[in-house]
Amino acid sequence: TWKKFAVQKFDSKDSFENSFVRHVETTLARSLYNCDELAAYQATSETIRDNLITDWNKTQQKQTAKDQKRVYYFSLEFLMGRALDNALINTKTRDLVRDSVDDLGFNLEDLIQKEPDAALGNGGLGRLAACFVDSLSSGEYPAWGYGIRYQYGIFAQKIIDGYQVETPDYWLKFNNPWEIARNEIQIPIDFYGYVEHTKNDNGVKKSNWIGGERVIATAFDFPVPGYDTKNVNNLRLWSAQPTTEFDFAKFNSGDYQNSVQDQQRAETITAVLYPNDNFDSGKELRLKQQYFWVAASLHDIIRRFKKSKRPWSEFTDQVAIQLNDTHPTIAIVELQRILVDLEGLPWDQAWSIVTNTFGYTNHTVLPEALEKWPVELFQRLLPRHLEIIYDINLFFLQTVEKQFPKDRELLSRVSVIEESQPRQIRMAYLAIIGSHKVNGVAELHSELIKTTIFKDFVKIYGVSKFTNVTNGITPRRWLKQANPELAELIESKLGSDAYLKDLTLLKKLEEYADDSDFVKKWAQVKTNNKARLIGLIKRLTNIEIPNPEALFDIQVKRIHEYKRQQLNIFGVIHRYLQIKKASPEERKSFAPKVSIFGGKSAPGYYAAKLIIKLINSVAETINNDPDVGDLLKVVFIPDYNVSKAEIIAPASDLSEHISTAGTEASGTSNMKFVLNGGLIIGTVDGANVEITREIGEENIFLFGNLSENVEEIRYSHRYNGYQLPESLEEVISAIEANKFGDGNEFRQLVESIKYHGDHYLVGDDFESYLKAQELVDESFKDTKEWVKKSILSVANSGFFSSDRAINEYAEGIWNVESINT
Ligand code: 26Q
Repeated sequence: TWKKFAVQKFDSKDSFENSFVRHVETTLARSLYNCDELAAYQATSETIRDNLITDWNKTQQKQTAKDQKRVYYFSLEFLMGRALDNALINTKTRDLVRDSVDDLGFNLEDLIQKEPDAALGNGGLGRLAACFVDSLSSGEYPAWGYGIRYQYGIFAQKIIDGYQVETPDYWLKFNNPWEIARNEIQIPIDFYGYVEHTKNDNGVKKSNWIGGERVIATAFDFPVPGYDTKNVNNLRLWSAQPTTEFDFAKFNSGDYQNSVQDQQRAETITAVLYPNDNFDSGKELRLKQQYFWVAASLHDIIRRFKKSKRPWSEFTDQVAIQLNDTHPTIAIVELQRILVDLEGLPWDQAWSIVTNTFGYTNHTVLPEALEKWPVELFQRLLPRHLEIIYDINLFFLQTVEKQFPKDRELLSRVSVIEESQPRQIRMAYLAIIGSHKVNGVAELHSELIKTTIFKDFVKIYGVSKFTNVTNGITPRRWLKQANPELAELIESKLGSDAYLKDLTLLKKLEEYADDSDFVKKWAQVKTNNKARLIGLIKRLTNIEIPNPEALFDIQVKRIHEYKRQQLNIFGVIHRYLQIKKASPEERKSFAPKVSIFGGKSAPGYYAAKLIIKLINSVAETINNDPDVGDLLKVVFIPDYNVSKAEIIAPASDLSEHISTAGTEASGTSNMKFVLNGGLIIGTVDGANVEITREIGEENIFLFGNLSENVEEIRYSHRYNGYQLPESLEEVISAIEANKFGDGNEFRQLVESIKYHGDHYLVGDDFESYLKAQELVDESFKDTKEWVKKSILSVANSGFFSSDRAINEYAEGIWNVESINT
């Protein structure tokens, strides 16, 4: 009888419109006569959601029935962006829905714009997690993402007087059609308290943690549809609630008033995303977020495992957990605690399960980004976990001692406990010790971690524990969705959309690199995308870009000294000074250019905020200088986010990925720009190296010192001093001469380069950067050659699909198979 009532998915205009109207009138309790665009967006989304949930249910049933090993991707950030357009594309219902809403008097593009971005991440790491869940679903892997449902995502950036101002991102203002509240799932999570040490009848020591404060984790599920498959995986995000029931016997922290207040403030745990990118803040609430999310997720996974009535020895046949950076490292300790304290397994057996369960992905070598927590904080917040960390460290150091007797230096270097003032727990070391594989995110980066920050661990564990999985991006969002015209042109030549699931098929485009009709169409798509960006820039900044034929040179990413937006803006100033010096006649030889910046600075990062201000001051001067005219425009796009990236990436002629060599682990926006037919100016850093290998060095503009020389150069700065090149001195003089507002304001920025060691080698790379930019100008003048480079780049960017990355994780780290193999 159930079958008879099975929910029907919409599959025609009629059934879509039927469902749309029903959602307007019942779900939204509106009438069709007062259905505005927001309501129409919501009704459309509810209708899509119905389809997704139907398939989501089937997927979960199928995966449960098959009962194979599942992957759990633990990430504190999922930078998903908008869901509607992506769902339409992945379920291949976009055309049908466009026509249907058109019938109903709406424009689909407009409805799509109504959705707020799900901006639950900072940048690269969070967006990587979003691309990975898309690829896991598309590849039909049994996989769940686990994260936090922040009430406030990354702040919205306003630019006021050229300065960044942060405003809260309350993205859940309206009902969110893309989440399913699982109010029946309520997992208690404890903090603080004390540890009781007892012995059982056989004299075996037992430890029991009595928590002092309890909050409830409740689940929100976000269906993740795969492309061209009915597979819909789950992204489960946790939200914190206060408990209602209360055990006074356990309430032993001695500070009643404060504890009650803390308990009432349970929601603060999941209130806001920490807005630091590549920087360790060390705040207690951050550690609470980490434990809250990890404990809830493990509880969920273990509950699922226990339903299968398998012995613990089979846990690792059923479960693989990937740690997205060190943020979830406490999971290693929590699983060991559950197995030993609660399930009664012997330490060694438990530890073998733990290490075989986890894999750890490192995303940085920057020392200021490596997570450390004061021992004292752990002692208070998670007292039993601290004991377990001490034991893990003790057993680890004992084996090291056996392997390398009497090497005290080595022991202190690799100890999980840093003997500093105050003593700190090194989370990356704990993550390495507790995982069976450690991977970097691009080849160069994976080599660097083996030879620098983790080199002692290579000595101890051997090199096979360390591996590389080069990042990737999903071609569904970053080609088909962001650049529908290019996707259509590609499809017309490849004969199908199969390349969206096997991106290496793009290779066939090489055949058309000299086909004049194709070249013309290719260039036209770029021009159209640039026009689209010109519209966005006008709306957001009121700046007019008069010349759509100008070279669009774009750098959008988090603002960070190591990413060197300062190098870019100094280059812009240099160009400006050249134009000013030139005679009207000479000026005609300059290729017109638009320099576009975008990105958020961490709110407390003073130097990054100064860079934003400098960019805006330079823009103000240049854009209003009649000597310059159309030759140069400078734009700072405010509030860079995923939905803006979808408009920006397809519109670049050139994009900048110019980090100091050895500092950018991978970068992924480089991949987005290449896949959209933009060329790259970049350093020999992160994934730029592999991009060069794939597309050919004649199709990329590389410059700058190599990573193997960076340490030496820094050392030389320190002990031998250094001289900035004339060209850069001239730029700095112009800033100091108040050509871009009050030069004094940028003193710190200038001094860090001139007098404080120039840690990021701006001076050392400046001339080489200018030369590369000259080559760019030269090359851009030959349109045919330029477009050919663009086509060849796209044809050879198939490697950078996140599908390839996920397949490598599945085979090399998780030992998990797709559901249909
Ligand atoms: C740590 C402690 C406390 C608060 C915040 C943090 C924190 C938050 C976010 C530390 C780091 C991040 C994000 C790092 C990140 O995005 N890294 C980037 O990851 C990309 C995906 O692998 C790479 O492509 C980039 O190179 C890397 O910078």
